[in-house]
Amino acid sequence: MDFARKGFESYPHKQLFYEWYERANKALEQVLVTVEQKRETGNTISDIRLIHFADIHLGFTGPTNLVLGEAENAGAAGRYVREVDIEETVKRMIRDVIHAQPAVDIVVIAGDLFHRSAPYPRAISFAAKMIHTLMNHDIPVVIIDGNHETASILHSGSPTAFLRELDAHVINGSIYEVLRDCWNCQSSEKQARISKLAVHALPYRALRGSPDFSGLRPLPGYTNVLLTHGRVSGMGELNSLHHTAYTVPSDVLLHGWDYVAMGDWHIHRYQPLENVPAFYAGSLEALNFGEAVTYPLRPTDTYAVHGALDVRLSLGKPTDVRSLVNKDARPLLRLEPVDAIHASAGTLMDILHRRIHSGLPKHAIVLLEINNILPQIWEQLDHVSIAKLRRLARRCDVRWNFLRPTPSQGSEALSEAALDRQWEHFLAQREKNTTERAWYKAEGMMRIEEARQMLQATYAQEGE
Ligand SMILES: [Mn+2]
Repeated sequence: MDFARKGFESYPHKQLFYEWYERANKALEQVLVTVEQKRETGNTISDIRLIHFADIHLGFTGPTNLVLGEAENAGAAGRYVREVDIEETVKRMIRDVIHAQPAVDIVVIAGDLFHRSAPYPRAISFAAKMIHTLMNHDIPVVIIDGNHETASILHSGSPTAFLRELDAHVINGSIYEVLRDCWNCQSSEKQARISKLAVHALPYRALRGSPDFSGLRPLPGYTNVLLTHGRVSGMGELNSLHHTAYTVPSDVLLHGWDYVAMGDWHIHRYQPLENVPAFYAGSLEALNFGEAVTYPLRPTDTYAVHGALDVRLSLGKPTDVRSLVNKDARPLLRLEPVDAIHASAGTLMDILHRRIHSGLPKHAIVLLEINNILPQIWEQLDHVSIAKLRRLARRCDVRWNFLRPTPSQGSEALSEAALDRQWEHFLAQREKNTTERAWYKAEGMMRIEEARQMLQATYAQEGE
């Protein structure tokens, strides 16, 4: 409207009109924004919003000499830092889940809720509180057992079993089960949305041996979610916490599920098969340096993001998978390793100062590897300054990977080598029996090596 051009300037109430016009425009803009947001989120009333957690590892302690101080967290002083990190993360994320809009319809936990098959009381009571909170907010929960909950001994039972008493749907046996027509929501809207949801639960124990999965198929007329814990056959590497693992046959994932919620692999949003809506949610926190990010940070780092997955399922549309990011995960940083092979002690100190600096996040847990360092160079380093540097982060591990001198190098300056030789010399004089001598020599070398490692560990622990 161009009122000015139509002689509107002379209209006596034009000021009033302009005000009204501006207000109307603003209101209209608001409506447009809302419409746009709706279009962006693409949600219709019938969409199911499912939150997929996995590998929470309640009760994981991390290094047992990494303990909270009074000033750091008065309420949890004396407790293991990493165990409390996980609890705080779960608290924040559950708070987000219960207040999310559109409302969350269901939460699935794809195994390794607990770090141990026989968790300690704190982890048990924390899990109870977590499930209780979700139930109180009318959010049904499905839990399957992961490998960490699967004990090798049968008599102890599963740590997740008690959560059934809090009305969680717990699948922890050795067969797969289908959950459908079992949802019991107070909200009739929610009940209507998930009434045709089927969760096919395949716990870790059900993967043992060569199980028959021929009946494991999506049900017609339902939105079908497969929930499982394990590596997909063909995935090479071991998980950073694992030694052995049963595998999920990859063809099981190819049956046309609307979504496959996976646990075991700690990489957030890892998709084992292309073009199949199957995802690992990953752990909520980096649990060890195998799950750390390189520093300086790269956004493409495998472990750049930790969190859960926020899944929108709607009939006849491809599943929409988003990240529910743990924004406050504790940074676990791997600094660029140092090759010390040609470095003097002075140069090495300069490099250490460049790597470990005050720009590192104060609460970070940091690893710096120094490779190929000669013991005599290490002895010349300024260990007081190194201890000071290490205090710039919450914990900074400096891992010294020593260059082992071989006897042929014959360096008189090497104190360990000198000890080795002294021991050999002593034995040559005192023990004539060659078998006995060999045994004494091996035992002695072992103790010399142990002592050397203890000394190094003592240096590494300084500054805590
Ligand atoms: Mn795990």
